[in-house]
Amino acid sequence: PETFYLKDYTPFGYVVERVELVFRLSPEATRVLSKIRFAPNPDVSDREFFLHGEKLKLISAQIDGAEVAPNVTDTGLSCEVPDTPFTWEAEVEINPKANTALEGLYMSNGMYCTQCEAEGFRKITYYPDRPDVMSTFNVRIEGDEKVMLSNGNPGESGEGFAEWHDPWPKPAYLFALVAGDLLNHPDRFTTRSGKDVELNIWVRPGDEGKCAFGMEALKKSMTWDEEVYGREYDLDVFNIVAVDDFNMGAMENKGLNIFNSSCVLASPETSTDANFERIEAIIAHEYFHNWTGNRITCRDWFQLCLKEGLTVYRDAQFTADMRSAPVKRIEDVIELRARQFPEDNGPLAHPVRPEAFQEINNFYTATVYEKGAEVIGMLKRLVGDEAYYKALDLYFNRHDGQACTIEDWIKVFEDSTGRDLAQFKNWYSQAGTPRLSVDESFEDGTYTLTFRQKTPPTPGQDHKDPKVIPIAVGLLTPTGDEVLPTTVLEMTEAEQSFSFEGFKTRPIPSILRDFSAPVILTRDSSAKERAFLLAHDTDPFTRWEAGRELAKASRIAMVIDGASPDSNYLEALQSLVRDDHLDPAFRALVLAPPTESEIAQALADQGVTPDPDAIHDAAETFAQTLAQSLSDSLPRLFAATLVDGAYVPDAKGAGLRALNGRILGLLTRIDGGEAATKQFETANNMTVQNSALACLLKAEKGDAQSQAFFEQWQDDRLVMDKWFGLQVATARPERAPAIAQSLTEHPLFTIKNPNRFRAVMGALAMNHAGFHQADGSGYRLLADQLIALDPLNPQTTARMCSAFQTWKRYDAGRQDKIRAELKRIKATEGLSRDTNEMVSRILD
Ligand code: HT7
Ligand code: ZN
Repeated sequence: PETFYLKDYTPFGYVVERVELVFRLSPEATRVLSKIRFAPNPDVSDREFFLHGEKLKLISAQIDGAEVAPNVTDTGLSCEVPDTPFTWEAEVEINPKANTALEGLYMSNGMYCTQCEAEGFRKITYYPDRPDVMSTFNVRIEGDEKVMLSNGNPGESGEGFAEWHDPWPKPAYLFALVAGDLLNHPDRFTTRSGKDVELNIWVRPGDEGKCAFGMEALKKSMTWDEEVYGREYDLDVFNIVAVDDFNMGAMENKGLNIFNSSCVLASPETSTDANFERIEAIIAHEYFHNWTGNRITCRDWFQLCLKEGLTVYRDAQFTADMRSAPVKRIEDVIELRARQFPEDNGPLAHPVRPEAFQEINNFYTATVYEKGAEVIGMLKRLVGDEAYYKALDLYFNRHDGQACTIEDWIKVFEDSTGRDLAQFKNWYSQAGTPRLSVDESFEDGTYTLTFRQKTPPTPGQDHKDPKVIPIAVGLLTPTGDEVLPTTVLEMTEAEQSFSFEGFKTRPIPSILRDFSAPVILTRDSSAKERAFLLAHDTDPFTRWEAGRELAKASRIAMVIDGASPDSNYLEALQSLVRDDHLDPAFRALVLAPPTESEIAQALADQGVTPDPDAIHDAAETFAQTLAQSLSDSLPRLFAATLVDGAYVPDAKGAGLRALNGRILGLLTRIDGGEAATKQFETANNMTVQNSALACLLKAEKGDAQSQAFFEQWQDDRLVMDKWFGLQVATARPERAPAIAQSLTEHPLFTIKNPNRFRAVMGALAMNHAGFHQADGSGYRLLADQLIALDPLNPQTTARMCSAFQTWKRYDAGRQDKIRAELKRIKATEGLSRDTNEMVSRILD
């Protein structure tokens, strides 16, 4: 397969001045008529007229009204064209019903919809399908569907047709079309300059009761972007559509956002607090793309982090403002460590701005998104808040309507702050998570911290230069007073010391406050000091982190030395849990144990081969010991987490329910499931119903409730995804592969729906000891399923291959089994480019 390189970028030889499209909808034979005005690009001397196109049946092609016979291949067409502006017209036929890849124009439960990012437009018609080719689009849709939508503002419509005009030049990846029997949840928004905008969430009949929360989230996002970034909406309508079959979360098509229904539909009875928080964040994310992505887009797909890192950063700021900033930060770090760190430290490691790819869909990764957002956060911390917003204003003013690069982005910061950011760019070009170690000394009242940074080699990148690392620190006295409030140290060397003077006693450092850089910090510190920070640190992140470090150390000692759970840590947890002055959400986070995969990585980092079964046993023993040590107070603690009255999906209620879920998990270990059974029976919202069922299933006492849950919710596909996933997630490791296998045979399982597939297979990959069963049954099942899915949906198959990315951590027996499965996948005849690239990189 061809590899594409960042260094090979050249602009397209033609400018697209205008695009007119006509869609004659038909499930198996949709006709797409395109009329495109091209002009030679004066900046390019060596011009080739090549239009991307895949899986298209070309019916006819004309240039300036005269029939032409282009040279057509599997990837597109080329043609002799005039040296002066000309009009290209083509008619193609496509088959939306046969499109199971969910890219291009496809059908989902009888409705037509599109997904064009990154390179899906070429499956709709012949076009220069690259993000730096921007144009206005006029679209006419002809069909019998009740609702027919496209980007921009509505034009004429009538019996059997609807027209749409998008005045904002856009790349083809932002094109969208939806048509079907849909109902809308309408609302309005007035922008701060007084523009009246019609808002709609379009859903299939039956889902109209699940739109109100999403609509509120949209209006909050619009207000927030005006207030914080000064950005207003720029069309007369903003449409959101919920679609059941979707490869990712949502898509920011101009004026017509398309959402995976799981990321927009919500009701208290069917959605958990986590669902509500995620929906609010994704609605915000897609809306924020209107400026960071649509008005200013990417020159090429190597620049993906330009829009994604920045937009993730913006949605995280939004969630922090709407909910609790410390809780959001801790949640994000947990996610980053669970998804991005394994990527950055394994065979799939790549820079935030990759330099080569075979299939761009494989680079919509945690590194591009989440590490990309961390890089923005570091930049903001280094230049300060005021300079950050000034730079953003310059970015919007200078680059509105353009397709940009990371160089453009950095230059805006250099020009507006006068700083040289050449070294900072290493964050974009060098893969791998820096290891940051620290030594301390105290002499004559001067306290010195000496940091060393080192980034291990990653595939194709042996040498790493030092990065600029903002290290936020604070210092505390042994009695818990803060003697140095949070201060950002700017590390630029491989080794660097920072001194603080004027102390009578040696202070206690709190390092990497607010997780100020995406690094792995190693520091020799005693359990006593960690317990001190857990009790006294003023920074919520480092406070939580101290508990996490204690938990990890205890768990590792249990696995390696067969130690008992650390009594100091148990005591610290007990007093935290009982401390009613502490935010319940924070207590829930402190009570959440490190994941088994995280312990496996920590062991591997110490040169110990992780044994998934031993790690699982240690987790169970720890939870059981904690439950027993708290047994007297658990019923009282549990009662205090019960939220009376109607369910409100806000941060306060969610925090209490998160604590409720944690305590119920412990209580179920000692009361035989009594409280969980009662909670299940009396639940008035999905959050508590779901957590009760999870506790019961984990205790293997939930058969009746699982059946009741199924009967109650079998017609709700999003709740059924939970039911499928929970059974695998809570299964005892030795049963997990068999349970997952039997669920793939359930009448409601379908491999064609990515949500359902991920519910079962994603849950198996997340059940660490279950997936890593020594007999290889977990690996075999996943490989079987991936081989079956690949011909239908390469994108989802390829993404799921990352479950194997940590394979080199494990013992030789497990490695052999995984290698054999990866080779079996790779040897599959007709394997997609997507999956082939992923498997090859993982095997390398
Ligand atoms: N920009 C979008 C990324 C995307 C995508 C979305 C749905 C289906 C396939 C997709 N490929 C790429 C989503 C976002 O980051 O907002
Ligand atoms: Zn995005």
